[in-house]
Amino acid sequence: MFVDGVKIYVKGGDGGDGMVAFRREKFVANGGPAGGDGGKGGSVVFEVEEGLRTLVDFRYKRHFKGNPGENGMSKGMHGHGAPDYVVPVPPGTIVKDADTGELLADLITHGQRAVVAKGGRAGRGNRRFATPANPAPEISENGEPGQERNLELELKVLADVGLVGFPSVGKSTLLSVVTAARPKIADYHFTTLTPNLGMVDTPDHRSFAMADLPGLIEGASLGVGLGHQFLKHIERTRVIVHVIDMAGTEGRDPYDDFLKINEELSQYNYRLLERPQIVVANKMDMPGAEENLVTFKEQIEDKYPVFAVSALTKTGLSNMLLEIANKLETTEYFPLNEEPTEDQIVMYKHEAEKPEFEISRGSDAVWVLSGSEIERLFAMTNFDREVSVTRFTRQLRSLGVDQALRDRGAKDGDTVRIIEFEFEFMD
Ligand SMILES: Nc1nc2c(ncn2[C@@H]2O[C@H](COP(=O)(O)OP(=O)(O)OP(=O)(O)O)[C@@H](O)[C@H]2O)c(=O)[nH]1
Ligand SMILES: [Mg+2]
Repeated sequence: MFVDGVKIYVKGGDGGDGMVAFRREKFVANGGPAGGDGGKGGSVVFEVEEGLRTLVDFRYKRHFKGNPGENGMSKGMHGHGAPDYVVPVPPGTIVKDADTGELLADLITHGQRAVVAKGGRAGRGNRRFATPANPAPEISENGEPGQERNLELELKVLADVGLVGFPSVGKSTLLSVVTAARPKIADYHFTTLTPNLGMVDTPDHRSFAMADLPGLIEGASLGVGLGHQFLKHIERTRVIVHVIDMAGTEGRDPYDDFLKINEELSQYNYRLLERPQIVVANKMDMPGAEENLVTFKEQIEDKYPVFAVSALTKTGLSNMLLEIANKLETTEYFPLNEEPTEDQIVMYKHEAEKPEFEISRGSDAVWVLSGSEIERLFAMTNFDREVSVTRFTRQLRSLGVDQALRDRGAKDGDTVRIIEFEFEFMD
């Protein structure tokens, strides 16, 4: 299958800082706290845009950063939150964390969204820290930094149409005459081992993606032949084109073929039969095909549209393509297994639990604290104000940092470092 891949960097916008401010009123010596909260940072969000077909845009732009939230202001005014940064992606985009390889999202239908880098929370202003015991706090929080990560995007183009049928009925030949794809064609079974994809341009200039699929045989749904692994590709198509060797070149009965393939499709997932199916009677240039077609049409009884073609001599193809294009226009993709989610937001990963902090020893024998939670608290602390620093050390204690340092052998007066901030350990 046509796969395109890129690596990019995304970062959510930082939350805006909260502010420390006090009301100034005539004749009032010290008004109450009036520092507003910051605004939240904008997230980076992917959204499926039906019209897109490639990831080529990502080759030119590889960094996507959400805007920061505005800082809080005096007079209790909050900073504005930044809107999300919405990046359009083509249907079939698979998003992975480039560093861990974890699958984050598999974006398929138009409008589907995934938040790939969360914007930071807003920092709170001093108004929010007022308590009866401390009605005029000089404390505020900085905004939370936005989430950042490296992503790997992969495009598995979803074919609009999948060609199914027994081996050697001419699926690849058909693909090769209606698209620019050049799949391998041969008169032995299972010539096609992985799906090939091509773009069709109809005579009236509509276009869609078509894939030939490896041949199916009886028992495919149970893993016979190339089996199961290829039936999954059919899952992702909207319209099924069922190719039949109407000349019965290998001695099988065309209608029997038709029933057997449909049986395999329904065994794999009965909902596959809900997909529109167009029957293509191929090899009409061969002796016996005309007679077989007459019988076949009686047996199938108008249940499916049947198009008589010859991929070899390229006859009957235009009408077939027009009908496929018509069907596509009236058919939405629906996933077979799960109902589409209401809000259409996909996100597979629930952040792996990371330890809140880690302790190591720097080369200068200083105790070094690191870890996402501790670094987040650090970033949200305004170190210009003594009260904020005190609050930060209290937060460390409640995370269990003091105890952990003691357990590791830290002594009174040892130096402890978090990013560039150093303080003295006091037991
Ligand atoms: N006479 C005739 N032969 C055809 C026609 N279409 C395909 N063939 C021949 O049938 C044989 C099989 O064709 P493929 O296109 O490889 O068949 P396939 O369905 O892709 O087969 P697998 O990939 O093995 O499943 C080749 O020798 C083709 O030349 C046709 O319309 N008429
Ligand atoms: Mg083939």
